[in-house]
Amino acid sequence: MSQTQDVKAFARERGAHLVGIAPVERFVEGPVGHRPGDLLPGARSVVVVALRLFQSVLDLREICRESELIPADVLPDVQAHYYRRTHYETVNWGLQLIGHQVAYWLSEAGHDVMPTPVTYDVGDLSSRVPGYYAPFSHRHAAVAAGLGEFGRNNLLLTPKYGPRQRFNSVITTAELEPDPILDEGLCRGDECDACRKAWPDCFGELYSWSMAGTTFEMASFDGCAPDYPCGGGGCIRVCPVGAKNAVS
Ligand code: B12
Repeated sequence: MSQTQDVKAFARERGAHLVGIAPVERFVEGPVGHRPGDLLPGARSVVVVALRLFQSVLDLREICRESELIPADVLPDVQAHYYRRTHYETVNWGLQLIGHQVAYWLSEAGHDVMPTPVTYDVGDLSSRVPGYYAPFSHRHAAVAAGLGEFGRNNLLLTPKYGPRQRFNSVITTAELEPDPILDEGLCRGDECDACRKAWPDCFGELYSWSMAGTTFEMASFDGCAPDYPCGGGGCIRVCPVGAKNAVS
């Protein structure tokens, strides 16, 4: 097996549901200071891994409304905690660990590596960065690694799970075989518009932009409109792409 197949097999063994390889050339249009070579001199490839989400957790807000134990006014906070713990903290830490193990594997094979944070600092640090920019964008890396396409909901859709996954990326000097860019038109646009219809306060006007030769139509997005009206993951829940695979 080639080193590319070996590192992909290793990531899957460690639990990754999806893994793709992006060559650094696909990031040339990225913001200065945040392209792979800006973070790791001599970078040649980015390994992108994903863990999927469960539809059952995404649906919790809709179904768990008749508690005999938790007062109705407290229930939304309990549900938000449930989502945060299972589909934010746990999945993020899972991805952080898989990414780190992939980084050790590549390092032991003789390559330089740069692991990346799965998320950003939700405290004081993020409020000091205008626009919340993270040091490295996993959604763009996932496009470059052929894992998926941007949807109108600003999320990365994959053929298998739609928007129901989170990502992590490992930058490396290893020259790995790139995956082809996906161009399937996964987001159904006007035909669907489920994300904008469900959350009109979160998403606005449409605009299009291109990356790596593919054009995406997105809805303008100004953060999760006051206080996460969906309780977390609402724009993932309503997306029909990949929903048939989104079992619990
Ligand atoms: C900050 C952040 C947020 C912020 C802002 C989100 C936003 N869309 O900007 C808040 C807190 C609101 C948020 C909410 C959510 N988030 Co969030 N978030 C992030 C984080 C940490 C950074 C994203 C960022 O930098 N945003 C700032 C915006 C303005 O930048 P940008 O659009 O990414 O990039 C711009 C430029 O920087 C440039 N660019 C940047 N890099 C590159 C590279 C190339 C090659 C090019 C050409 C251009 C380019 O192009 C863009 C247009 O100008 C990422 C993790 C990560 N490190 O990638 C997760 C991430 C995007 N979030 C994620 C998720 C799941 C969510 C939520 C669903 C969580 C929830 N509430 O349940 C919501 C959904 C929001 C939505 N529909 O987009 C996932 C998305 C997974 C997926 N399937 O796509 C990510 C990737 C986390 C992860 N590790 O998986 N998030």
